[in-house]
Amino acid sequence: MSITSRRKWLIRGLGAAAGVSGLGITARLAARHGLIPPDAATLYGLGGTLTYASHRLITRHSLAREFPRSLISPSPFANPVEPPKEEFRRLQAGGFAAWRLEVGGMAARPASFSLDDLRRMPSRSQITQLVCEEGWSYIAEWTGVPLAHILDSVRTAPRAKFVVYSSADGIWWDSIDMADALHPQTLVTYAMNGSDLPVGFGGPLRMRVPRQLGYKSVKFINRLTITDNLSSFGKGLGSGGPEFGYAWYAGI
Ligand SMILES: Nc1nc2c(c(=O)[nH]1)N[C@H]1C(S)=C(S)[C@@H](COP(=O)(O)O)O[C@H]1N2
Ligand SMILES: [Mo]
Repeated sequence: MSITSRRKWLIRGLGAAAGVSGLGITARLAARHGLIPPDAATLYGLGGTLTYASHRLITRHSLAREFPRSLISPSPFANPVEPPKEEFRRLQAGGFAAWRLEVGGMAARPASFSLDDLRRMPSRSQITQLVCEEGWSYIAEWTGVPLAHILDSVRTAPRAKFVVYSSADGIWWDSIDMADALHPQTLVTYAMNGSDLPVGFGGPLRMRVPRQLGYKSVKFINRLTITDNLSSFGKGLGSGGPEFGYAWYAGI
């Protein structure tokens, strides 16, 4: 089935699935407000769409749980990553002084920020849990700039719908909708537990999206692209994940 016909099938199927699950109103509102995730046409699309739509309709502004300092994990677990590229090692040798975060797409004032530029912006620190889909988790304090502030400073177009973020590893990229992008807990982080963010944990710069599973918190970010349409990014599924069975929307 083509993506378009799967999408039509999905929207029809939503009604049926919703009927049995008692989510009839959610399904109708999902269709009416376009709350259809970009990977809706994949295998898990039906359940994923109902989850995404009901989260957006009911808990759009809810906060991820924040923890007391006493619960910070004494030995947080860093998931292994791809070996860094030559370019990354060169930047690391220079203390990341030349690291840039390029911000473009649907913005009136596209910009390129150094780590110092980001450190001078308003910051937020929060103690949240990182939860991996493989079943482990840890709690840490992350400090960074609310993504909402960066979006505001580049004058994001009002009709923008998503923020795409990519990693200096050249492999990982992902995207979130504006509800998460403008959410106060979504941080472009440069520090963890009071020190510079270690490379193992995604330093020098990592997206932290505490309302979603760990895989949305992409390490080594160097580019943000603001868009109203994800079809030209990768295979048009909103991230690389859905190609490997990881849903684009991973709300927790
Ligand atoms: N660039 C990059 N970002 C990444 C990953 C990765 O391999 N490369 N792994 C993801 C996954 S699956 C998880 S669960 C978390 C792990 O975060 P941690 O190393 O802080 O535990 O990072 C996410 N971000
Ligand atoms: Mo993960």
